[in-house]
Amino acid sequence: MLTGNRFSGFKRSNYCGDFSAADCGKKVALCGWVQAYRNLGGILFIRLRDRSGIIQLHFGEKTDEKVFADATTLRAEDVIAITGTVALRAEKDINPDIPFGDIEIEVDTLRILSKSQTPPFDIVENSNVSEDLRLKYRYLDLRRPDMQYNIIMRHRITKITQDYYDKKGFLTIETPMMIKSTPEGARDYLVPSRVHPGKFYALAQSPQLYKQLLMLAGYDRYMQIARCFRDEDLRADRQPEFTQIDLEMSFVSMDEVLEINEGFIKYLFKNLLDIDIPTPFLRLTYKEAMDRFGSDKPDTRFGFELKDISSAVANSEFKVFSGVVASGGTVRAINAKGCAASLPRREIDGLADFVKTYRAKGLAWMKETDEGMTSSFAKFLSAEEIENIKKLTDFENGDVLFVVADANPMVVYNSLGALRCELAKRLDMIDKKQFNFLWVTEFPMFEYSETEDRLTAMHHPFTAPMDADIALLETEPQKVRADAYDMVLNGSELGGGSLRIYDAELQAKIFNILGFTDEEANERFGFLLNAFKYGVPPHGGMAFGLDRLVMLITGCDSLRGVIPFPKVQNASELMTECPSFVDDKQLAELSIAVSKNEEE
Ligand code: AMO
Ligand code: AMP
Repeated sequence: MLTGNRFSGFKRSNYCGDFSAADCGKKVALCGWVQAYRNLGGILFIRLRDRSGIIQLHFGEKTDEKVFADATTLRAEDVIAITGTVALRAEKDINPDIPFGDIEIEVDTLRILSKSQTPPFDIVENSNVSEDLRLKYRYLDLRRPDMQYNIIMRHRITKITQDYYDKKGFLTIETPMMIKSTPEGARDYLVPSRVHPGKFYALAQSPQLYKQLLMLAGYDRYMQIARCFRDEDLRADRQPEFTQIDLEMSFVSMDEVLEINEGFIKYLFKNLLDIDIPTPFLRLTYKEAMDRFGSDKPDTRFGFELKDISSAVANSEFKVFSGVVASGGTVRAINAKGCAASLPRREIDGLADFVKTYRAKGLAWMKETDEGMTSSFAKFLSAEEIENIKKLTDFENGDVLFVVADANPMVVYNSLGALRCELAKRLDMIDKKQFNFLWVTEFPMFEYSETEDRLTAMHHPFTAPMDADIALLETEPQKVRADAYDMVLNGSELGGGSLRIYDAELQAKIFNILGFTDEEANERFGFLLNAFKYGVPPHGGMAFGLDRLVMLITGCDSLRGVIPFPKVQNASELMTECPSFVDDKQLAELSIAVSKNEEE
C-alpha cells in the first residue's frame, strides 16, 4: 500500500550521541537506524544509531500498547523516529563499557520511516567480511562507525587545511578538469568531444600548468583541493581518481616553500590531534636518502641503515662480490643489530625470497651467536675481508648481516631498502604512534626510461634544475639535480613539488633533452612557452596527496579506507559496476567506433 511522508511534522531535537546523565528528564526527539533489538517479554530494548553514536531506547510497562506492538516488529537497519524522555537506567542495566551506558530513552511515540531487508553484513566496527562485499554495498559499509570516523576525519583535515592556507594568504582558485592531453607523466583518461569529432580532452592529472599560469597572472599564492585523474596501475596507496592539496607561490625560495608547508603539517597535527610536530623537518638529499636507507622515501622510525662494504670485498676471491664491484656496481649490507635470536635460518631464507622480488640475485648473510658464526658467504672470504666487513658494519656477536651485491646500484638500493622495512615489520619494531616527517631534496632532474629509451623528467618537465648544475645540462644531463623536493611521512611520499622554470629558453632546452623537437614542444606546450614571453614571476609549489594524508593519520592501510566510493585493483567500482558499456547511439554521437571490448 502506498503511504505518504511518515516523517512530516516530526522535528529532531538531538543526535543520539548528545547525552549525559545530566539530561535526565529531558524530552527529546531522535531519528536513526536500529542497531540491535532485545525483546525480554514485557520490556524491549532497541539500540538507535546515527552518525554521532548509539543510544538505548526502552519500551516497557509505561509504553503505549500500539507503540510497543510496533516496536516488536523492528529489525536491524530499520529507520525510525521516536520521541521520549531521557532517564537513568535501572542499576542492573547500567553498562559502564559503552558511551551513555548509564542512560536510556523511555519512548513515548514511534514512527517507522523505512524498513530494511536483512543487510548482507552487520553494521559494526572492525567488520571482518570481505572487502569486495563491503564495496558492493558501500552505502551500508559507510554506516559502520570506523568508516564514519575516517570520513569525518577527512572533512576535518580538509577544513583545517583550507583554514591554514587562507591565513597564509593563499587564494582558492579552481582550474579545469577537462584539459589538453599531454603525453608526459602517467597515462591520461580521455574524454571524447561530441562537437569536435575525433578530438579528445584529457582529465587533469594535476592542475600543474594552470597553477603556474595563475602565478604568471599575478595571483601570487594559490591553493586548491583538486581532483586528479591518472590511468596508472593501482596499489594500496594509488587510486585512478584522487585528491591533492595543490599549492603554488610566487617570488619564493625553496626554503620558503618548505617552511610554509611544514608549518601546515605542524598546524594540522596541533589542531586535529593536539600533537606537536617538531619543525624544521629533517632534510636529506636524494643521495643521502638512497645511501643510508635505500629509498627516496625513507622510514626513519627504525635503524637498519645501509652500509657500503664494496671496499672490503673489491679484491675478494668471491666473484659474486668482487665481480660486481669491478663492473661499477656496489655491495651493501644491513646489520640487524641484536636480532640473531629472532631470526632463525628459515626466516632468513624467507627474506632471501623476499629480496628476489626486487630483482636481487641473492641475499648473502652472516650471523653470530654464542654458538659461533654461521654464514652463506664467509667461507668464500679471507679472515681480513670478514674483519673489514665487521668494522664497516659495526658487526658484533648477536647480529645478523644481510648483503646484496649487484652491478646495478638501484637493485641494491631497492632490495635492501625494502628489506629494512620488512625486517622492522617482522620484528615488530615500528612504533605506530610515531610521525616521522622529513624532506628529500636534490632529486635527479631526469631518469632513464628503458621502455621509451630516452630521459624522462623525474618530477615533471617544468621543474627547475639546480643552479650549480646548469652547465651539466649540455654535457651530462643525467647528472643534473633539480630544485625538487618530496615530503615523506613514515616511509610514504606524502607530497612533492619543485621550483619551476620561468625562462622560455631554459624550458625549451629541457623539452629538447626530453626528446621533443622544437615543433613537438610547440605543438604540446606552445601556450606555456608563449606565456613565458609576458613577464613571469619566479615561482614554485607542491601538492600533497590528501587521501594519503588522511590514510596515514587514521592508520588505514589502504586509500580505500578513506575514500567514500573508491575503485578496486582493476580500476572498477563494485557498487555501480563502472566502467560500463554505453549505447551505440552515444558512441555514434561521439563519432567513436569501438574496436575491441572486454566481453569478446
Ligand atoms: P605528484 O605527481 O608527485 O606531483 O603528486 C603529488 C602527490 O599526490 C599524491 N598522489 C596520489 N595519491 C593517490 N593516488 C595516486 N594515483 C596518486 N598520485 C599521486 C602523492 C603525491 O606525493 N603537480 C605536481 C606537484 C607539484 O609539482 O606542485 C604533482 O602532481 O601523495
Ligand atoms: P652461491 O655461491 O651462489 O652459493 O652464493 C653464496 C651466497 O651468496 C648465497 O647466500 C647467495 O644467496 C648469495 N648471493 C648470490 N648472489 C648474490 C648477490 N648478487 N648479492 C648478494 N648475495 C648473493
